[in-house]
Amino acid sequence: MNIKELLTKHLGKSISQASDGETYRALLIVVKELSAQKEQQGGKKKLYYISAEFLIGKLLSDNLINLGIYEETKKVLAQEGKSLSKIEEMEPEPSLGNGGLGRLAACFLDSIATLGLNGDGIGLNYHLGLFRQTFENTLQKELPNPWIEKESWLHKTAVSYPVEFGNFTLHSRMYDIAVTGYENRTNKLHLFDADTVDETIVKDGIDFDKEDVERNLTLFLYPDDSDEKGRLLRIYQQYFMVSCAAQFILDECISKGCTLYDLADYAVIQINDTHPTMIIPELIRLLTKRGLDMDTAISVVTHTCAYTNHTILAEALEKWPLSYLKKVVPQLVPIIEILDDKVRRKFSDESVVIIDQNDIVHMAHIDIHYGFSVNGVAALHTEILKKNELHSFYQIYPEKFNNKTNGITFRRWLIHSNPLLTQILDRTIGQGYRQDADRLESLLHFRTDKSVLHSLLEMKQENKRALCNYLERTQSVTLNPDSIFDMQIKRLHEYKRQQMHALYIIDTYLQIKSGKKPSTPITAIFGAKAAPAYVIAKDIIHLILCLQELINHDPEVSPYLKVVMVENYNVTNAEKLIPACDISEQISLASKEASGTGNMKFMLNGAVTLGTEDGANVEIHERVGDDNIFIFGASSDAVIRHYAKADYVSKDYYENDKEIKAAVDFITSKELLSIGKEENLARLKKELIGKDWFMTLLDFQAYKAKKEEAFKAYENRLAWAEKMLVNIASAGFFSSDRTIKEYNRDIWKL
Ligand code: AZC
Repeated sequence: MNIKELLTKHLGKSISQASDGETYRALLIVVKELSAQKEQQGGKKKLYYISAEFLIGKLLSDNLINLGIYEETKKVLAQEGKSLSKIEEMEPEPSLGNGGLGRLAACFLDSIATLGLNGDGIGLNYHLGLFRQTFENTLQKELPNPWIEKESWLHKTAVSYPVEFGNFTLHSRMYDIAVTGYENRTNKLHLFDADTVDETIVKDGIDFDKEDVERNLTLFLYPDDSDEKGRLLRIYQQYFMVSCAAQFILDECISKGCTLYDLADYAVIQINDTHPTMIIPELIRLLTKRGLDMDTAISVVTHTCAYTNHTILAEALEKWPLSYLKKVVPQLVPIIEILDDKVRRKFSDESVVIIDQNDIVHMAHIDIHYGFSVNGVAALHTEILKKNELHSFYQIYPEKFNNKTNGITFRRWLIHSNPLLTQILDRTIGQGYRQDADRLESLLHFRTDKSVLHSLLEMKQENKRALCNYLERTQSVTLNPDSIFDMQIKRLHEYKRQQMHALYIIDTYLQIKSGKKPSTPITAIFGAKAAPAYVIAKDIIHLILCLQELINHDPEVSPYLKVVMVENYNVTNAEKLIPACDISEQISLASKEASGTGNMKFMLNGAVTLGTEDGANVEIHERVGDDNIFIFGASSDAVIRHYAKADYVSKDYYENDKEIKAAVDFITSKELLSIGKEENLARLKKELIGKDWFMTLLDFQAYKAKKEEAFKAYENRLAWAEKMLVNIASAGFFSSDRTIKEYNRDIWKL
């Protein structure tokens, strides 16, 4: 049966008579059936990619692309008077992730299936997601983000496991989402949940009783951990995830003939950051229960588990008080004590212990001692792990450390999100790049071809117009498509320095007010969610929203400068924003951004990076060369030295630089105070002057100078188009297919 027949069969009427919602649900069923046909049994060894987050985005179009029926479906729908893009809008975006870590996991699942590898994801099924962000009176407000509908991609399975906590037992339920590769096999994302979870306990925004674990366990991703109850809940969630995962993995392996002694021949477990770390003691516990002696169990698990580190920020490397673990998962405590004891017998270095003198358990240390591989996510990041953050471990286990520079799936971030660019590529270099991203390089042959350069500029202009329409429709903001679209879209965090971008906007505002106008108008576009308990991050959002209000309503300034903060930044709006971007802001304090993956999506879509020599920016720079990127700011070595010597004093920059002082002071100007809240604005200003832990003021002038250079360069349209072309042509390395091949070659060996 062809698509039309399949759809008509499921609809029970002709497509033209069905509503968009009905058509969406029929497509969902058809796609699920086609995906199921591509499931494969067997394959002795399997990868289990365990992660607290899977930021998968909407699935309909990507599944259609990967099944090879996107064009046909679009055509059939059009013939019946339906638009695929309108039908896509019927789909709620799954809310199972937060940032780069979760999106990386999603890109990886796509690439694993596309490369035909036997690998599944394992995570949790959060009913209400991270949260839905709204803006009210220039402040972020958090609301639940329900996304699970009666008909959804989730398939309820019969699989269930008991999970024992200190005070009660909970029974899990496994849901599956099919993950179909590009013209290849279907794997699974397994999401564990509990039938007892009850959405009605959520009151007043995202508040709920944190102690009612049976009913709250899988409501939210990253529930507020600013108090003890919240931190305990995170441990409940993590243990629930890994205990289900461990039981599931052992069951699957045993069913294939595994004796448990040879577990590493059947399973490799990739632990994503420290959220799933407890799978190590949990597996050891289960193996000893099934008859292995302790040392053997430890050895088997060590040969099965590998760890990826996604951050060097101390606050993100999880540490739990032993007392918390005693309360939630007492059965793991004796095992963790044995693991610690073995470390202490072997090494005298206090910095590598698992349970420190204050009875704090260092989760990453468990991964490093009792896993066989430790990887960072970009070359610079891995070097920093080896030389600084994890240096003592690197001295003990140099052979465990390896780098795997992140990547992105081109199916979603090019073919789906930027059809105009896809057409240009198909026309100029053929379709080979779809299977082998390195072939994008052949676009370099067209570097001086004016007609190709013009078509790139037209593509960008068209995408900018489409974005303007979208934002007009969804957020009632009017933008000028002839302005420079300068974007910073990512989690809100001080190390990413959205505040530096905001200071630049203030500086430009003041310049315009004093008569100095930018020769090309600028539109600064932000998208970011701040963690609900992260006070300064929310203050930064407040500042940006106040600037948006002030500037966009000022007739003297708004023809030259506009500010937009996109509400509820997520994968769906990223797919609309990125293809329309001219300048990609990647301005983290050098050494702090482990990799970044937005930077890769932007370059692939022909935006030029304005960034620090941080994370994967370094590798982008290497590939595009000095002329096709705008790099500024203190080097990571210099930053690390500043921290070591504690010699950075933001107040000195504030007091000695008139422009910096004027911009910082403006945060509490009468103009902004008439819009915003004194408490928030004054707190942010005080933070910048008195602490500025991520050295905003240190890099401000270098940022400003480089940004102005970029704006100037933008005016020479053909020269700019060549920069776009070089960026697109150099993006092949950043395909997650390449990353996954490396994981498989060096770590998984499937
Ligand atoms: C992110 C890192 O900040 C980013 O640099 C990296 O590219 C990405 O992981 C993938 O490796 N970390 C997170 O998103 N972390 C959390 C907890 O959200």
